Amino acid sequence: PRRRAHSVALVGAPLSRGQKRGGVDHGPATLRAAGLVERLAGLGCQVHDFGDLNFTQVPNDELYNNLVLYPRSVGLATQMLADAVSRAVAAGHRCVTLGGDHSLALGSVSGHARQHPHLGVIWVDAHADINTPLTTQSGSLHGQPLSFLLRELQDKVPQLPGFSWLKPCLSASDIVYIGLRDLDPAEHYILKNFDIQYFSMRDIDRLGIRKVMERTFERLMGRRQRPIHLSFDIDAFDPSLAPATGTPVLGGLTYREGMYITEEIHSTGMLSAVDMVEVNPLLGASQEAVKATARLAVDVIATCFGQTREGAHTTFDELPTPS
Ligand code: 5AB
Ligand code: MN
Ligand code: MN
Ligand code: MN
Repeated sequence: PRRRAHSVALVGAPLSRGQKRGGVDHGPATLRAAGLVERLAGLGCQVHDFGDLNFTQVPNDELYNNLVLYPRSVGLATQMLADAVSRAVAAGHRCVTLGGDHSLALGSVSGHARQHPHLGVIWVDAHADINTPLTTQSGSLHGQPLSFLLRELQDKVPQLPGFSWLKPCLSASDIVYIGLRDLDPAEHYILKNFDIQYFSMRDIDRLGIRKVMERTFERLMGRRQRPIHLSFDIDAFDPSLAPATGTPVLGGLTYREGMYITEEIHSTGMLSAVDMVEVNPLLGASQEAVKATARLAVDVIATCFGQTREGAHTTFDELPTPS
């Protein structure tokens, strides 16, 4: 039986104000240059490339609380992204957001949830990105998006300038993390106190990636099927595989673990939106390092939409017969 081709929307989100290092705004261009569109088309996907959103820097975007960087710029950009993702999903596409730094998930998850309020999130990352503006030590919003999205944390999160559009759309039981290995103390407190499911690199070592994925789907879909939002931070991979990123941490996912995660997610048939974030082409030690990181990110996305390690996704119907 022929599989129905996926209709995939690409939305470029060249957001960099959620962190301090230059270059991550070139992520969307880097992923496209690595052949993303051609790879998805080759899998039989109908690709609708909506180009890059045009984010403007808000003038006089002063620190919030003497610490949090560019709240108005990040707030406005993620508001635009939420509208774009919501529209793409409403039009029937699976939506891939090309980052950009991880603060963009404020927009992509919000926009996705507007169409699918019961979505579940799989957050693949070395980091938990759940600091509040009052616990962050870096001041960077890419380390905080989940605190704004979680209902249970709302009495702990102050109103930031630029964020009035944002409403929390997730519960603690709607999230599963995979790949964690660098948490701040307050983040660990939040994960434990709100009973958020996570599989650290240590858990992957103990259980193996197969059990981790089984338990992930059990948690998110044990009761009923629901749309999945995959938020994939490239720094989940080991820095030897993904060097061109802003906050690398030793001891990350292998290539095989990464592909297994996305193969299993594709197999559920419920994947509805993907973020690919934190690819920074200015941070590789060489052009080769940047290209390897971008190729890896494209492999992740292609696997989400049907690329497998056991042959082509498209069906092969008949062997040629010699005449
Ligand atoms: B990323 C840190 N927890 O809050 C912080 O790359 C790191 O999107 C955040 O996962 C890393 O700044 C953000 C120390
Ligand atoms: Mn992240
Ligand atoms: Mn990270
Ligand atoms: Mn498929």
